[in-house]
Amino acid sequence: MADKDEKKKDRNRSVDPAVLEVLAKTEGSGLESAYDRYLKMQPQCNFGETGVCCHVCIQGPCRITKKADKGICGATAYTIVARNLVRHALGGCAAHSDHGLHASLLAREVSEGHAPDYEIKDTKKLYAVAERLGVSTEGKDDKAILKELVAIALEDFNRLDGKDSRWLSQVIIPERVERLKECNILPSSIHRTIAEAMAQTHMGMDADPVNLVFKALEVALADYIGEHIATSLSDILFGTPKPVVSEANMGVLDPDYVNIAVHGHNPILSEMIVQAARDMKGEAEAVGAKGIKCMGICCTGNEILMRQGVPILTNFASQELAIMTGAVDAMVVDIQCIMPGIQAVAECFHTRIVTTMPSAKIPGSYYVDFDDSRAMEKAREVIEIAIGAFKERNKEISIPQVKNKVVAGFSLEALLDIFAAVNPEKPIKVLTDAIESGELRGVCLLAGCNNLKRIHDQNHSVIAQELAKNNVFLVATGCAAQTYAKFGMLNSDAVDKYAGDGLKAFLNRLNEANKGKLTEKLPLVFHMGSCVDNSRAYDLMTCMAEELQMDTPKIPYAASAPEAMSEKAIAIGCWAVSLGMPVHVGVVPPVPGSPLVDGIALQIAQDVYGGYFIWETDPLESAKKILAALDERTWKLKVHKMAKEQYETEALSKTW
Ligand code: NFS
Ligand code: SF4
Repeated sequence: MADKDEKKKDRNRSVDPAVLEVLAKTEGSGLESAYDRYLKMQPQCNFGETGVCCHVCIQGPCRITKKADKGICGATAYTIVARNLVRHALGGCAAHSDHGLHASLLAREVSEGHAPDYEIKDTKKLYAVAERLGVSTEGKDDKAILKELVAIALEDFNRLDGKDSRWLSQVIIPERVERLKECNILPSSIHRTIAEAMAQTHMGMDADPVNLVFKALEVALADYIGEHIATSLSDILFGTPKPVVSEANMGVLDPDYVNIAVHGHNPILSEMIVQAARDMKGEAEAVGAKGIKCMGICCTGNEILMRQGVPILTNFASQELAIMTGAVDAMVVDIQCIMPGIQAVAECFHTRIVTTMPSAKIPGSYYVDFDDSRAMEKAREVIEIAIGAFKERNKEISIPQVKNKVVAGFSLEALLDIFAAVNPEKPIKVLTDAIESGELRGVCLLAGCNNLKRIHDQNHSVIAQELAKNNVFLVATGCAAQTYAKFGMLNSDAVDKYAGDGLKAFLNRLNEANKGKLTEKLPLVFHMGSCVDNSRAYDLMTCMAEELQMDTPKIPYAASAPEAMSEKAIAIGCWAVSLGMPVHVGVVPPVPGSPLVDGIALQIAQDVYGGYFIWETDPLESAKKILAALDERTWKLKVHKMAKEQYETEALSKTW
């Protein structure tokens, strides 16, 4: 019901003041964005929305109705819903893995002395990853070590011998590896899993919903491998993030500068653009600009915020609105989450859309064929296009004067470094002790997209505020983290405003211990990076499980995708469940059309994996359910600890 009411609402579907300002200014102007198209799209098809529409073969589309309880081939609702779920997860897995593969291929070039514009920036991370993967470093130079890591990564993409993924088996705890093996969902290799799952979901193949859901989880785990490889290799090549100060929201646009919005996901491109922009200040001054400003949208924005302190312009839902300010000279895009709609808006302004990847072209855009071996030359080409556009500005510029201070850059390494100021021996114990003492109620990862089905940024902000008030330690990634950046929730003022007493005390203790070491006080929400960096957030859970010597389903750590949208979010949600997390999703995915599959997601998954889904669209209710999930685990953790101490049993701690 709440959902239906929501659909009637007008186009001002955001709680971001900058977005509301642009929407108000453009009302009736003929400029169209996702906010308008969402309204035109109503009502959306209920069959599709609940997952019971099948077009796997062209006898379809078949949809399950009261009159027709099976597709033409006889597929029932549970087969159709489960099959669609596998295919959604597949899209996400392919996207993340493609990103991870690009990072691997670049790393191989670097290790062989090619790709002259890139280098190994973080040797410490190189050694840490080598150690985790069991690669000896003795007597080897950095490039040789990198080469070995890349070989392991590439084998995890291509292996055909059926052996277990080496990367995954090494980076999660052994108890989880065992569980995944018992359920036969530990992937062998990414590409093989993708191919098998496509075959398994072909017309007339698997009709068993449980078998299909398990395949979706295997696909999702392949996604996790791709993400973990992408994050690890990006850190080695571009540096592991450290705390950094910046700002966010449309107020970061400056009419006196050449403004370049970098949008998409791939740091291989954006790192070069940022560097080229710094080098080409002179060229910009020559056309009357004060210089060049880069700013990010979506996850590539997170990548360059985390490593370079580049400001955030906006997040997914409002990407077109940034152009409507008239102040964006070029929007450089690479892969994923790029709305084709940006081109039509750009054509009403002087803004150039520059596509750069063969797999993501937009008709009418400028195309610069980005090439890793000539990266800097290509990046300069992009900047020249932006400078050319600056000269052709022809419309009034109207920038919402909204921006907030951001403290970001919290890789797991950075977090542990901060904890180490309190406990140098066992940094993670600072966090687990605070949970065991009741000061904190647990950890929540706030992840994922925007979705026009919800009020833009409302679920993100309300849920985080509620959890903070209730003393949950918050980490964030993706477009969720960008909401917090835009809303001033990634700085210490937000701690005073929103944190409960326990969380305040915890953060103050860390601030005190890190005096002199950190230039900024700690924020309310800890920005861990892009969506592939959800692997960092899961590494944090692994680290807690190792410290507590318990399997992950007993760790008070939940995830939430308050405004999930993409197939990548579905893949992430599925691996998080199979790796032991309660996962809240604030937009109901197309699953309830089969009560059986819905039941597996919401309940049975817990019995098998310890993780499970929670669908809840209302933000306050969502926060309550996340808190309940955390409380259940904190309580169990205490019982298990007590039992372990009193009866010296190990068995209790191994299962959940
Ligand atoms: Ni994740 Fe990041 Fe944003 Fe969603 Fe898209 S940018 S990869 S998919 S919309 S969070
Ligand atoms: Fe219809 Fe079956 Fe074809 Fe799906 S696979 S479209 S249910 S006939």
